[in-house]
Amino acid sequence: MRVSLGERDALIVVDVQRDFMPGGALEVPEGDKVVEPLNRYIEKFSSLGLPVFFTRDYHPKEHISFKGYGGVWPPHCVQNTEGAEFHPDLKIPQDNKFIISKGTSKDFDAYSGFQGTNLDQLLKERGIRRVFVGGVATDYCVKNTVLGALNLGYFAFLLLDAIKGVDVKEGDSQRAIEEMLCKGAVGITFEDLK
Ligand code: VGL
Ligand code: ZN
Repeated sequence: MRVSLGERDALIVVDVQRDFMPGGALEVPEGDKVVEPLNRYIEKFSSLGLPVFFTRDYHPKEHISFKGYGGVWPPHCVQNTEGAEFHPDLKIPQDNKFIISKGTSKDFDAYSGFQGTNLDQLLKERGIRRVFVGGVATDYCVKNTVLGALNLGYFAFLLLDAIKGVDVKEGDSQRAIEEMLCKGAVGITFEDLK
């Protein structure tokens, strides 16, 4: 497939944070493998003057998604801690980039970058119609961000070479990919861009 990028396109990089990397509090196996491919996408979008959105999980320290506070996850991506920082090798552009924090209030969780954020508004203000989504975790925040985009009427590309999942249950990531594709997302790899 050949996909030509244009002014209505944006890149969304989902949750490439230390706590989701190997050794982190909620590690995604091989989560760090998304950094290099994502840097290529970031460079491409940036060099074309297209906006790049970085979502981050950004929880208060007694968050509802944490074990002991009603949730299932170990504490992760706590505001103002190292674990919440982006991977140090992630190439965050100087210009035309946006950081979207989610899950920031104690009593709400958000797997989608659109939930409780101004992401939709920022995209609409810029006339964006197509989003290209990669990052972690395939079976949680990538999935819900892609489905959120589709529900809001965006065309969504799933960056198959720049996603990794948690797989709490074996096959979760594969099932998540199938669900995204069934619901209208189109899977591409970097070579498809021109
Ligand atoms: C995520 C589990 C809990 C994710 C966030 O970014 O996919 N997963 N919080
Ligand atoms: Zn979280």
